[in-house]
Amino acid sequence: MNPLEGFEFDRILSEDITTRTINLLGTLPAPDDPSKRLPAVLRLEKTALPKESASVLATQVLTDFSILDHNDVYSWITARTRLPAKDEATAIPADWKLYLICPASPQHISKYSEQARFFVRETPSLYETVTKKWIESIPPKRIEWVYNILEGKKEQESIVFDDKDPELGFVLLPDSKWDRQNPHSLYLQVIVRRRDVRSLRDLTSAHAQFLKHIRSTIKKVVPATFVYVKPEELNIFVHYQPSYYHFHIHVTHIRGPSTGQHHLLDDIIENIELSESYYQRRVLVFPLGVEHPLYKAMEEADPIREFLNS
Ligand code: M7G
Repeated sequence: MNPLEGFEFDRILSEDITTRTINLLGTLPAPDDPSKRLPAVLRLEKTALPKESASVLATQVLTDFSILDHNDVYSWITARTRLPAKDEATAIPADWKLYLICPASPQHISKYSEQARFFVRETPSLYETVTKKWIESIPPKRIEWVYNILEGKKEQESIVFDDKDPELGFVLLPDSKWDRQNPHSLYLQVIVRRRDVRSLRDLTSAHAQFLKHIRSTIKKVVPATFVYVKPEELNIFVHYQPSYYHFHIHVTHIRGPSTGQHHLLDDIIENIELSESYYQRRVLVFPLGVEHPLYKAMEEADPIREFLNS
């Protein structure tokens, strides 16, 4: 099956040479009426290089070499991959990872579009007056995919661990960012069952036991399932701002990706144990794209843009 059948390219939204990704906007025919076209965001990403199959890659997969230049003992060359034969397909990992959003909403298109990003200072009062209102205005439909997982409707065969306790429970599963091939690009996600924690801002000392329970389970279950990773290599963190407001925790390899929105779970537990209302009282600094609706709401509430000043 080709999920890109009928894809028509419209424009490039953005590219990132460090992560080797490019985000495109296009359209796809609607499944129920192929005469209608739906907007689609397509993220193309080169997968990380596979250590286990590097020899196969060098000796059997690469072809169509073009020597760009050489000097003394040095040469730089481009090459293409050839399609593996049927019996080799499992030995040779895929070299592209695609992420398709269709139909894409204007918010999706804006999230993946090139834009300036600034570090924003969110004071407790800015959170109370602007961010909280903005979060409350987000249509619940936006996190339907989360409830699909929690209610057993989607991604069930991928679940790594499921604790069904309504208060302490959570689902641990692969994040859609993971190519599921490379150990260092390991990316899992914990989605909690309780629905009363929106983000880091809602955490208090009352959640310390809950978070410790999640941390100790992750440190047991992840190395038991993915044997190439040790508990002390796990990067367990929360994003602020997240892109959806149902509390969730990211789990990656220490050599994996890292962004300016990281808050380590270990630090969060320390902080709420030191001070009950730590996350309700402190300024939180995070990067925000100028096209993000929260940026626009902050700008409207604070036209002289104090939220950008340190
Ligand atoms: P975030 O910290 O709220 O935002 O994390 P970020 O996108 O800025 O990191 C949300 C996480 O959910 C991201 O790591 C996404 O890759 C992941 N994610 C998003 N969707 C729509 C899905 C999905 O349908 N299934 C799974 N398994 N993960 C998803």
